[in-house]
Parts: sequence; C-alpha cells; structure tokens
Amino acid sequence: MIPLVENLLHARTGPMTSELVRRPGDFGLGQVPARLAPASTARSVCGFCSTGCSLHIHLDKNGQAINLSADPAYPVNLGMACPKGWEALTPLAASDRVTTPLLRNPATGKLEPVSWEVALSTFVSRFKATQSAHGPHSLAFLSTGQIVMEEMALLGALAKFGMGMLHVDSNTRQCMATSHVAYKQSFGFDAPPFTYADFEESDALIFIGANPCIAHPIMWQRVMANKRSPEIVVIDPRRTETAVAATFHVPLRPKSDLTLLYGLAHLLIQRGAVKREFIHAHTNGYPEFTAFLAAFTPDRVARETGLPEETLHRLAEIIATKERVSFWWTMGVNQGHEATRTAQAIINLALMTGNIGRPGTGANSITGQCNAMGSRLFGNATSLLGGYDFASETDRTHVANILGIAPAAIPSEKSWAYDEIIDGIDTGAIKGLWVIATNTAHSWINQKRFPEIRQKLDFLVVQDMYATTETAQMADLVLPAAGWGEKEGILINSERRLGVVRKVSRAPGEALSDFAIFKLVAEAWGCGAMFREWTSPEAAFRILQKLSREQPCDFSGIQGYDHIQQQGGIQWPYPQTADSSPQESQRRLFADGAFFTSDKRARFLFDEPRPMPELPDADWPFLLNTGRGSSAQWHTGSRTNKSDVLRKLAPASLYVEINPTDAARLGIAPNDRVTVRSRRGEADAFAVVTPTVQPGQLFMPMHFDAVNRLTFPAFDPHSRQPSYKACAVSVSPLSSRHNG
Ligand SMILES: Nc1nc2c(c(=O)[nH]1)N[C@H]1C(S)=C(S)[C@@H](COP(=O)(O)OP(=O)(O)OC[C@H]3O[C@@H](n4cnc5c(=O)[nH]c(N)nc54)[C@H](O)[C@@H]3O)O[C@H]1N2
Ligand SMILES: Nc1nc2c(c(=O)[nH]1)N[C@H]1C(S)=C(S)[C@@H](COP(=O)(O)OP(=O)(O)OC[C@H]3O[C@@H](n4cnc5c(=O)[nH]c(N)nc54)[C@H](O)[C@@H]3O)O[C@H]1N2
Ligand code: SF4
Ligand SMILES: [Mo]
Repeated sequence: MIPLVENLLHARTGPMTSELVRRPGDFGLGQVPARLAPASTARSVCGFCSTGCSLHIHLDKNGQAINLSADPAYPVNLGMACPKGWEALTPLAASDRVTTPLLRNPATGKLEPVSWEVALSTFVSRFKATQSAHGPHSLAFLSTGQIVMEEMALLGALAKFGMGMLHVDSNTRQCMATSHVAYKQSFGFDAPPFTYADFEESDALIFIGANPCIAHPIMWQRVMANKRSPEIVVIDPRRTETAVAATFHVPLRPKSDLTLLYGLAHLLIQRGAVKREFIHAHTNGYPEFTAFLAAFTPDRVARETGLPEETLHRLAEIIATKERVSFWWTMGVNQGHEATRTAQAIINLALMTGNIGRPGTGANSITGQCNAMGSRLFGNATSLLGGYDFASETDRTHVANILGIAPAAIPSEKSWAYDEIIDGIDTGAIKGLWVIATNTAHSWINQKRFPEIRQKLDFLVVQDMYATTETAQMADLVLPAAGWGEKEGILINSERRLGVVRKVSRAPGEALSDFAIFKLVAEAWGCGAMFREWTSPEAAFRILQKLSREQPCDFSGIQGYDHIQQQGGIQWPYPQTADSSPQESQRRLFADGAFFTSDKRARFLFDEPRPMPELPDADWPFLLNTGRGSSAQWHTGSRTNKSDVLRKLAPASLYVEINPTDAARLGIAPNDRVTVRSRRGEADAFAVVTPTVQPGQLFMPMHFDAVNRLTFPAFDPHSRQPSYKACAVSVSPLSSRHNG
C-alpha cells in the first residue's frame, strides 16, 4: 500500500457508517429516542441547495452523527430547514454507497472492486497514455457545484497546472453560468449584491423564472417574514406554488422575458420613473439603451408576451411607486437561449430605478447548488482561481506566485464549455474524461447522445458516492467518494456567505474525501510537490484567502473555520482590516454606487430579442418546460432517493403536467399513461391534468432521467448555459402512436 493511502485509510476514527444503528429517517423527522441522546453537537451548513441553512448535528460519544435539527441561531435559516435538510444524514447510510474503487473488467464487462493502488495506477497509466497518443488537451473533467470550495480549487489546480488539462467545466454551467457572465459584464465581477435580509426589507419582490416555494423553501420563509406588506410578483409561464402564494402572477409566454423586461424599462422611462442622478453618476450606456427601448411599445410587448397591456402598466406601476424593489431570478432566466441578456435586462431595471445598494433592493440571482458560488470563484474553469483572468499575464503571474508554481504552468487559453467538451468527445478531441460529483448521463441536455459518445472515450472515470448513478454505470473506473458530512470545508451560499461543513460521520469502507482523492492523484501523477502546502482543507482555505486578497471577493480577514462558525457564517467581502474588528453579519454590495469595472460604473447591456430555437409546429405542437418538481427531490435523485421519508414526499414516477383543455381534446384523463415525444427521444409518464400549465404547454420534473432525452440542445451565446426549459414535443395516450 502506498504510504499516503495507508495514512488516509487509518487516520480515521469512529465506527463505520454501516455500524451506525439509527438514522433520523428511522424515527421520522427530528425525534431522538432517549437511549440515543446526543453526547455533543456540531454545527454544519446543509449540502443540498444554495440557501445554506445551518444544521445542528447531534453526535454520539464517538463523535458520529445520530440525528440533526435546524440551527436556531444562524442568520440564514433562523431554526428552519426543509425536508432535504432534515434528511441530510440518511443518504450517507444508503446501501449502494460505493466502498472501494471499482474497475471494469474487460473479460466480464463488469465493474469489480480493486485496491486504491490499482485504481490510482490505472488512472495515471490510462490518462497518461491518452495524453501521449492524443496530446495534453485530450483529457477533460466535468465537475460540480456540490463539493467544498477547497476541493474545487484543488481539482482545478491539479488538473490545469499539474496534469496539463485545458478543457474543464462543471454542472455550474447548467445552472449559474448565465449569472456569472451577466454580473461580470454588467458589474465587472461575478457579484450577487444582496443579503437575505433583503427578502424581509423589500416593498416589492419580483421573482422572474424562480419557484422558491419548491426550490428554496427557506428563502421563501424569509419572504413570508417580510412585515412591510410587500407586493410579490411572480413572472413565470406556470402558475407555480410560488405564483399561487404571490400577490400578482404574470403568466407570460415562455421565453418572452427579454421583450417584457425591455417593455417595462420603456414604460418606466415614459413615466419618468428613473433615477437620473444615479444613472449619471454610476453607469455607462444609458443613452444607447434608451434609444434602443423606443421600439418596445406596450402593444408590441403585449402581443409578443401574450400579456394584456394592463399587466404591463400594473408592473411598471409597482416598480415606479414602491420605495424598495428587489428583483430575483433563477433558472427560468438562466436556462434560456438569450439568458445573459435577459439577466442583464433585470440588472438594467434595477440600475435605472436606483434599486441597488439599498435595503430591500437589488438585481439578485439566486444560486442553485450549495456551492455553485464556490465553483464560480474557485472552479478554475472559466475564471482563474479567485476570479482572475487566464488571458492576463499579470493575473497568471500573480496566481503562480501565491501558489509557488511556474507561471508557465498556467494556461492562457480559454477552456471549452461543457457543451464544447461533449462535442469534443464526439469529434475525438477529448479521449479521457473524469466526472466528479455530477451525473451527466441524466442531467445533460439532449442526454441521449451521452451514451453514444461515451463509446468514443478511451477512459471514463467517475468519482461519486454511489456506483449506481446513470453515469457511474458507464464508467471504466469508479472512485468512491465521501459525501457531505463525511469531510470538511467551505460552501458559499447565494448571499455570498461562507459556511463550514463539518465531518460528523465516517465514510464507508475505503471511500475518501474528494480532497484526499485529489491529493492521491497528484502524488500518483508525479505533481504532488505542487500541492505540498495543501495539507488539509483548512490549509487550502488559507491559500484561497491569499488568492482572494484585493479581489472583490476578498475574504482574507477571516481567521479560520471556527471564526466563520462563531460569526454565523461570513459574507464576502471580508478583507483584513487594521483593527480586525468584526463586520456586520448582513451586508449588501454597492451601497456607495461603486461597481467593480475599471471605471467603477455599471453597464447597460442589451440585444434584440430572438425567437426560441425550437418552436412548436403542427407535428410537435406543445412546448415542454422542465424544472424542480418537489422540495423533497434533488436533481437526479442519487442522494434524495435514498431516503424513505423524502421518497414518500414526492411522486414515485415521471409525470407530465397538462392543461385540462388539451387533455380533454386528446382524450387524456388524470393519471392516464401518456408518451411525450420530441425530435430526439420519448418518455412515458402519467398525466397530471392541471390548469397551472397554460394550453399548449407541458411541464415535467427533471428528477427522472427520461426528461433530458427530450430537451433541445440550445445554448446562450455568452454563457453557453443550456436552454432546458423550452423544446417542442407531442403528447399522446400511451397506446396511440400519433401526435397530439
Ligand atoms: N427541491 C429542490 N430544490 C432545489 C433543487 C432541486 O433539484 N430540488 N435544485 C437546486 C438548483 S441546482 C437550482 S439551479 C435551483 C433552481 O431553482 P428554480 O430556478 O426556482 O427552479 P426551476 O423549477 O428549475 O425553474 C424555475 C421556474 O422557471 C420557470 N420558467 C420556465 N421557463 C420560463 C420562462 O421562459 N420565463 C420565466 N419567467 N420562467 C420560466 C418554470 O416554470 C419554473 O417554475 O433549485 C435548487 N433547489
Ligand atoms: N431538464 C432539465 N435538466 C436539468 C435542469 C433542469 O432544470 N431541467 N437543471 C440543471 C441544473 S440547474 C443542475 S445544477 C444540474 C444538476 O445535475 P447533476 O449535477 O447531474 O445532479 P445531481 O443529482 O445533483 O448529481 C450530483 C452527483 O454528485 C454525487 N455527490 C454528492 N456529493 C458528492 C461529493 O461530496 N463528492 C462526490 N465525488 N460526489 C458527490 C451525487 O451522488 C450525485 O450523483 O441539472 C441540470 N439539468
Ligand atoms: S433550504 Fe436548502 S440549505 Fe436549507 S435545508 Fe433545505 S436544502 Fe438545505
Ligand atoms: Mo442548478
């Protein structure tokens, strides 16, 4: 056994996960029998969504988790948690955890257990052989927004500086790439400006393409705690749970947001409801924007959005008359063919009305995964570690100096985006792929292509907690990873708050933290010396602090993990100050109107709207929308399907929501089996007949893998984020073969 592996395997204490007698799911939510009363409690932030709730993990005398409860003293969740948070320990004890590395045996075609030595030497020999045959850039990785920041940074640095990879990306592309690019172009840095207190301090909250009741339930609780009797607007083609709870639902035609937002800007100018002084002092591009808006007359906007003109006037009235207006957007905006400009149209509205930098305001992108923000800053994919620029020699030298590596080790070229990596596999440019904490074979758009192009890979490595995911099932080598709660590190939530994840449970068998796996790979690859200072996640955190210094995300003033915990999480920026006095717990950006661009001014950016790439027609008459189905289901289900409690809270199989008029016309009754087809594939589902979807539209939850056989691979040109929410399909009762 190589010494490092031995150390890692033996350094751990406490019983194996499988020996833990009970999990919270066994008792129902939150009850602890007296005989399992905790010996102590650890505080840890949740590892599902980007809300970043803090959980109290109750430990036995061996320091192993026995149950958890929501943390009442944390500024984010104030004692609340959603079902996923309450059940966060259950997926760790699942019977299909992968406990040793698995290598595919060419003779049997099966994945078989091997030692870490064999796994690592195979990893290195196969990937090095690929590089010798096809060049250094023939390897790529696809990673995640769901591992701690220190692991993301180590992976990015190892792959790009140690292993010579160029093309790396993550599922953050499917999720937050649009917000990243939109903020960077408009504000000069990827910097969501808000703090959760803004939910409570707004007079009007405008949610665009966001369904927080399902996707961010604890953020929604913060909205419900608003005592200012706010107007709550939901702009969404579907009458979602959030739309039902709102004061005003705006059911626009799918993907007509850009036109609507320009139409609103136009009306606000007509009403004189713009903050001229703010615009003059702090922005660029307003005159050009105003001229451009002239064409967005209410009649045109009403026609193109399918909304009555009164709706436009009522919306403009709300924005014009409310003192504090906040705009919130999520995937209904980010996942679109013109997503970046749509996000910027929201930013433009906030800028022109001076709704930024004040309590209860902001152009606020809600993050998705627990650490999508960490991956935006430290994934080393689009931006160089810490939000630097790969193309800038000064930036490369600066980062190299901090890391103690040669500047030449840092590539100056841009990485391919996720879709370009997938295309690269198809063309033969990428021959080796390493997939970490994402389930590409389920979640990627036009997913049917993935198994096909997988055949073109020389070697596929999947690093996951389970070997049962759709992607792991296709792997040549599976590396067993510890999950949330079995390792430590930092997650950054939607309001830029760093929170600490603590190790409260021992990973099963020989599973190792991603951090430990990356360290082992570095040693086996022969570039371990580059990462000698990365001795632990907290040591890595100190390196990341140095990288953040004097960047907008500067968190160099933090004293360590304990400090973050004592403060109830810490929002960036948190620079070092002369007197190191603590800063306010809830802070928003841009109170001084100074943005992160070189001239400190925000930019008005805009483009002519374009039709969606795949419009319904006679053969494919329905528009399919996809997204989150329930608060108990998380993405591809690898984790949440392991909990009996969560499974009981969610539909057991794939369904499609269809409007009653369409259902009646097609002879579809509630719960009937139907087939949904697109030009790319088909999916069987049961019908949920409901007026929450408009006629001509369907909705399917992304948690079942058949859904992405249907989706159409269109991408925003700036962010290259996939447009998951609009493709043309047909629907028919299961027995019949013709289109609806
Ligand atoms: N329970 C649960 N919570 C989650 C997740 C999960 O899997 N399960 N995932 C997390 C992640 S990673 C993310 S990114 C977030 C996503 O959080 P959300 O973005 O809130 O969730 P979605 O359901 O994907 O999409 C939001 C809404 O966009 C609407 N929409 C579709 N097309 C359009 C359009 O053209 N215009 C407008 N205005 N709206 C449109 C949809 O109808 C949908 O209601 O959730 C996070 N939270
Ligand atoms: N049709 C449609 N498709 C979509 C979307 C949509 O709205 N509609 N939304 C998109 C969005 S926003 C997102 S974010 C993606 C999400 O898509 P995925 O990232 O593919 O979904 P997850 O199920 O979260 O997959 C995460 C994997 O990481 C593993 N894992 C968890 N923790 C760890 C860890 O600590 N270490 C390691 N090594 N593995 C771990 C889990 O077991 C799981 O298999 O889906 C996208 N796909
Ligand atoms: S809202 Fe998000 S962070 Fe909070 S408990 Fe639920 S999944 Fe975890
Ligand atoms: Mo996401």
